[in-house]
Amino acid sequence: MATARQPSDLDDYLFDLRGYLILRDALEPDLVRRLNESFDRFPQDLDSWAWWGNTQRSDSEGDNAKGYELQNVVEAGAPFEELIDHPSWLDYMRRYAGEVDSYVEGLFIDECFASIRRSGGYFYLHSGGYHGAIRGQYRYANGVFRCGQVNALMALTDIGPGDGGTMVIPGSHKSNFAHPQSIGREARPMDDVEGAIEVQLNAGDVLLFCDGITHGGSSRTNPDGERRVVIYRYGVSWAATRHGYRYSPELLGRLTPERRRILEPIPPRSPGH
Ligand SMILES: O=C(O)CCC(=O)C(=O)O
Repeated sequence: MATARQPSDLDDYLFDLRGYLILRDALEPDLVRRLNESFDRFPQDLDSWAWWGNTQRSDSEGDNAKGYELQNVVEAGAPFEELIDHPSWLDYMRRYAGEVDSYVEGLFIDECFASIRRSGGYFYLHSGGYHGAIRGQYRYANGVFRCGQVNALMALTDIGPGDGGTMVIPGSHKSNFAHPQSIGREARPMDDVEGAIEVQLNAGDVLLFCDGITHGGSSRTNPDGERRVVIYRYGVSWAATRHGYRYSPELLGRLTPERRRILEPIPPRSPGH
C-alpha cells in the first residue's frame, strides 16, 4: 500500500504557476501490472459506443485504428476501484478541488476513462483560461483553492518522444486570451502549438492537472506499441457525471465507505428512503 502524499509548499507554488504537477512513482508497480492486465482484457472487437458491462467504448478521435477509449472504466474491475481514493493523489485532489472549509467539502469523480493511443492517434487541443467553463476553472482566493476539476492522468506505459504524450501550455489555466493557433482548431492535434510542451512520463507516474489548462495529446509517431493511460477527473462534491453515466448499484454496494463517498457524495433521497 502506497503511503499518503501531501501537497508541499513547492507543489502549491508550481501548481498555481503552471497548472500541473508530475507525481513520480505514484502507482505501485504491482498496480500498474494489474491495470495493464485489465487493459489486455478489453474486448478489441467492441464497436464505438458499444457497451461492455457498465463501461462504454467512445473514442474521442473517431478513428478506431488509432486508439481505444473506454469510458466509466471504474466499472471495469478491482484495480480501477483502487484508483478512486489512491493515497498518492487523494489529498492533492481534496486540497485543490475539494472545496475545503465550505459546506459542500468533498470530492466527486465526474469522468473516468482508459485511453490507448496507437500510431497516428492524438487528442485535440482544448480548454484554457480564456472563456473557460466554471467546471474546469482554476481558482485560488482567500487562502483556499477552488478548482472546478483536477485530473489524474496515470501512465501505465513509459511515455517518451513519439509516444503521443499529453501536451500542456504551462500557465494557460489563467490565460485571458485565446491562443491564436487555437482558433478554428477544434479536433486538430496540438503538436506545433507555440508554448505547448509534451509531458514525458514513466509507467507509474501521474500527471495531475487543472482541467482549465490548455491541453491535449501529441500525435503518436512511433509505429508500434501503445500508450496506455487512465484518466480520473475529480471535482466538486455536487457535480453530475459528465456524460450521464450512472455508477451501478453493484459497484457502489461493494466499495469501501470512503470510495463510495467519492462516487456518491450525496446519496439519493426519495420518498421511502
Ligand atoms: O490523452 C491525453 O494525453 C490528453 C487527455 C486530455 O486531453 C484530457 O484528459 O482532457
